[in-house]
Amino acid sequence: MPKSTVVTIQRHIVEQERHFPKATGDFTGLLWDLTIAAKTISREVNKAGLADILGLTGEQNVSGDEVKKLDAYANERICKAMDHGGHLCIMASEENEDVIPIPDEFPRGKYVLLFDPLDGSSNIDANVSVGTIFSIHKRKTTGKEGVHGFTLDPSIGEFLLSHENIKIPSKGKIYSINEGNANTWDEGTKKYIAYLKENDPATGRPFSLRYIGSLVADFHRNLLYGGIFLYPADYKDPKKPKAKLRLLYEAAPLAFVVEQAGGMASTGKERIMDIQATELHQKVPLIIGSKEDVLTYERFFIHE
Ligand code: FDP
Repeated sequence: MPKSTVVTIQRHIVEQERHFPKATGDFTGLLWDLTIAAKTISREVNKAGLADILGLTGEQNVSGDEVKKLDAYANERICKAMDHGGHLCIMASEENEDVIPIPDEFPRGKYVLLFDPLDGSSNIDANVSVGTIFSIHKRKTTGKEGVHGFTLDPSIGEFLLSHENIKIPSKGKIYSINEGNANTWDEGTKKYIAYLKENDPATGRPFSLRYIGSLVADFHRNLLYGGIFLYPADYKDPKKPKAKLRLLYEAAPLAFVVEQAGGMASTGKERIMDIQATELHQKVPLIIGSKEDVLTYERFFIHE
């Protein structure tokens, strides 16, 4: 692609569709509906800091509409954008206890959409990056096509191709973990983090700590620069380790992305993408990022 060419997300999707001669346009339609939802959510999130000034706090906004928490708003936008297109047979969201059926009046399709409508939402008031994580499933998944980054250009309201064919560096210099939880980590994680802090320039140590506390933001930075994000299980009760992040709409979608970019995602013991979900809101430890760094972590963890 010549450097000067502007590639909107619509153009990119249509061009990708041409690689699949049997494509019906169904998947393309689904992605288009999702981009509309993403733009609407982006508009609302970007107004968040102005809430007090514009009188948008409280139960009602200036137009008398009910003001919703942004994660509930994002959830509703995605449901409404996706329920009628005829592409989906069911949805599930972090915000809903049960699966979300397609209303009877709308046609059903062959895809399943799983999403976390606004990950990192506890950071919104501090203007930290937040984002929607989603995955689309079909009974049989076929070809894989790499990772392409699009950035919303607010002046024209379009997502433009900004990062073509992203490859995560095979080894990073950054680690991202909530160190406040150090006392709850398993011994392997404790030793691994201590190892990263040792001074050994030959192996690129010490690493630098960068932890925003918003998975999408930490993941995005590490994807571009290389590094490792860790949310290990809490071992306060060693017989019942407790994970925090959700498999279906946090860990697995990002695991798919990182693998497509040449990285790895693991619980420490197994590949995230190999886990068969047994519950809708199942939680898993997530160690994700540059391949060599995740492999090193696994060696520490498995030696437990
Ligand atoms: P949040 O609760 O703000 O939605 O998935 C939840 C999440 O944020 C991730 O985005 C983030 O990486 C993690 O939790 C932060 O958790 P800690 O505050 O426990 O570090």
